[in-house]
Amino acid sequence: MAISRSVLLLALATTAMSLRANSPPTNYDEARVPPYALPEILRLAEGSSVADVATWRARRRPELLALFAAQVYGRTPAGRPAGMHWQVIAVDRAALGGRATRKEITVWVAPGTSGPHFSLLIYQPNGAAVPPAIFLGLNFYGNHTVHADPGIALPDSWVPNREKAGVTDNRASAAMRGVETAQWQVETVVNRGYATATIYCGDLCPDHADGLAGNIAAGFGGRPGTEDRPADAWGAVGVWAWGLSRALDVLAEDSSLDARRVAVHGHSRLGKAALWAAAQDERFALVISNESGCGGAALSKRLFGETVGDINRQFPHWFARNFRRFNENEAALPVDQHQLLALLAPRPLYVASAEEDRWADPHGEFLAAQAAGAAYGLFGQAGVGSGALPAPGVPVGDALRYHIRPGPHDITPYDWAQYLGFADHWLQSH
Ligand code: GTR
Repeated sequence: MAISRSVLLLALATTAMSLRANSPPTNYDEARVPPYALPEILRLAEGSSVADVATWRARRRPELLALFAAQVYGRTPAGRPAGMHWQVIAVDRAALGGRATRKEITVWVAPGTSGPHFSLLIYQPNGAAVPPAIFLGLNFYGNHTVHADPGIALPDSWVPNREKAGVTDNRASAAMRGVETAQWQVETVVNRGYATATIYCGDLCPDHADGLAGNIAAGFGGRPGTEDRPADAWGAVGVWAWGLSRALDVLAEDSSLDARRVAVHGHSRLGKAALWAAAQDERFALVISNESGCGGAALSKRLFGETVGDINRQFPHWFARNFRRFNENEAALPVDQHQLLALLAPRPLYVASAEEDRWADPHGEFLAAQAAGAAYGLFGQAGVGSGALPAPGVPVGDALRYHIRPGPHDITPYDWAQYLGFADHWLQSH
């Protein structure tokens, strides 16, 4: 029997809710958000203000990156590891009814073919006049879940425990083929002239409390254990972000694709990874955060929905151990997430929320995007403006764009329609 995505999500949510029991009650009342102060984007730690792009690039950007690495996500090993290599293991030039070519590439991050590796799945339109721009993102449950195409290989890594959904082990199952079709819109994206590329996040770091011990870069990323790692060692979000950059290394050497026009995107926890990847790696040309919430686009100091304490208790492996110092102590955080968004300037950035997704704090995501406009302004780019949270279904902004849509936490055809229009504007005509 095929496992429905909703059953799987319910199982994950039930686990999260029982773990949330130790946290203070969640605030969902706008009137009860305590006052908070956001650290400035355009002010150096030593106090002087940043008034030009040169100072931003040379001084403020590195300063903010270092703070996010030390206090939030943990440090990332520099660049591409020596010995990383890859091989195209499968090609189908008649995929999606002949409209696309499907490629699967195995990427080993160390010499040899017996060590850690991930699988990069790519669909690209056939007969494109020029190498296409690319949507690149991580998926939650395996590459075989993004489309029902039976040719997609099943992952050989750990996949989420689905006991509650009737599957009793952590091996990938063909019953999951295509369960994320609606979330990925592979055919729509290809029909619009883009390639779409994805990695299963668990190939990089399994998404469970002990997952760091099995992370793909454990050999050169430092001591990996969730509890015994150095306080500023990376967590799963950092490893996932690193994997996106390694995928970009591979795409950049494929002359049939245009790696100078990559839109990195992610939903929820994988949106956090997309933002952190693009903050560190300026090769990503465009960034999409779909409901990335706490530790993503939402402000941490604004106490609404999920808090720093909630996220660190439920997911001890996602962030640096240092981030736990700010559990119920957000005022002491030297950075906030509007500054993460600012690190993406002047590249086009789309931040999206959903009205019923109060756990992710849609208003906090909007306010972070609004504040990040300060950095975009330095480059002469427009932000989301000075208005209040827009009405559902009414996107605002320009190079820095935002929407909130009706409905729950998910990535929907409406969201994709906005992202494709945004990419058409910024990647196809500039
Ligand atoms: C939740 C978590 C959120 C968000 C979400 C998801 O349980 O609290 O921060 O990342 O999972 O990834 O779907």
